[in-house]
Amino acid sequence: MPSEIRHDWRREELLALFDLPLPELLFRAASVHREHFDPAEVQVSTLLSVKTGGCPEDCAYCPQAQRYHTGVDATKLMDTAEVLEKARQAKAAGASRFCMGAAWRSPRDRDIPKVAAMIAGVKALGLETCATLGMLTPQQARALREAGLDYYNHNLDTAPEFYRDIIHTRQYQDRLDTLEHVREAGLKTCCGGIVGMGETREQRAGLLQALANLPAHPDSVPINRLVQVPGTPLAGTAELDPFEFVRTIAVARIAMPRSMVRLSAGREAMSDELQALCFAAGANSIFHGEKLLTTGNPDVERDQALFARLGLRAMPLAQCDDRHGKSTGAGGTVHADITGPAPACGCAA
Ligand code: SAM
Ligand code: DTB
Ligand code: SF4
Repeated sequence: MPSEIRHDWRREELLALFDLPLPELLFRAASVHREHFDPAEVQVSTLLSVKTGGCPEDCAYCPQAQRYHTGVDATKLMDTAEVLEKARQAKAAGASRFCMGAAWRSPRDRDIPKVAAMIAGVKALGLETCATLGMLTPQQARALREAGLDYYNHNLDTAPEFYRDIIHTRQYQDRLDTLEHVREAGLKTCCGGIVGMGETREQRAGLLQALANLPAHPDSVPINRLVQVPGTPLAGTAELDPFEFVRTIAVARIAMPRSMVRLSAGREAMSDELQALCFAAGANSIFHGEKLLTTGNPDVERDQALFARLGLRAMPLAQCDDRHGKSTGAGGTVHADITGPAPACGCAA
């Protein structure tokens, strides 16, 4: 029987999944994965910090919060031309989506036209666009959509009851409100969280419960494994058991069957074997490129070798099919493949 798309997950049900013997949990997650996706395909996004550091918020994990001494210097918003050059490079290296991040609590209205120009430019390169800029008003969300934004990333970060241990300058409800504005503007949502912050298994289940019980499952669910940055309050937190991370991926896949579950921050410190287990557990998206926002990510050669070893390939850029109003069949048009240079698209040129 096909898995249902549910928005009424109870904490105990998710905990019961976490408690399964690992082989059984992997089997269930892999079965759900195959109902909706080709398990050999992995969606590839590249991140760029278009405005780094100096953030007024107090997120205890974040190297970009001004109040912590992490050695991250604050910069101004990048020039559009520079952003577009990075986007071209990302596309050539095999990315199908380009995500622009800014260390803001929320953008000022006067920042929106500048970000809109970046979005329009990236879209014109034939890439999917994503932005993560902090809290948005309904008007800002609409303006970004009109500029050509496809996805907006805004994370719940953790379970509601653990949230107050991590962030004090913004409420959980503020995050839910921004997500509502994003959905109402017709944007796709990218929403996930961080594990390994000292939360309990019940709280990990609580994060997944909050995500799965949103009015619509996020299109993309980034699961970040805390990158411990010296100077942040969470530096020195006990490391999460790698198998617990795999379990979290598997439960996310089961609870949100049609979402892209993304292996996000923390991949640099993961072995190839751990990543392989995560893909087997239903992860089907990664950040590609040597840098996340301010911290490291596996280098391009390492990811190419990993994809080749595991027989994985970059997911086709479905967007081009949409634009041309035609379907290229199950395989789609492969515009990007991190095991080789991306063929020229030309679709949006
Ligand atoms: N300032 C905006 C905001 O907070 O919404 C956008 C950028 S913020 C850096 C995006 C996300 O990165 C955070 O919500 C968090 O989940 C993730 N993140 C930040 N620092 C991290 C770290 N050290 N380890 C893992 N994930 C991290
Ligand atoms: C997300 O959930 N993870 C990405 C993206 N969304 C913007 C960011 C990870 C940041 C890791 C720390 C850094 O590089 O500064
Ligand atoms: Fe600022 Fe975002 Fe970092 Fe929080 S996660 S301190 S809002 S950049």
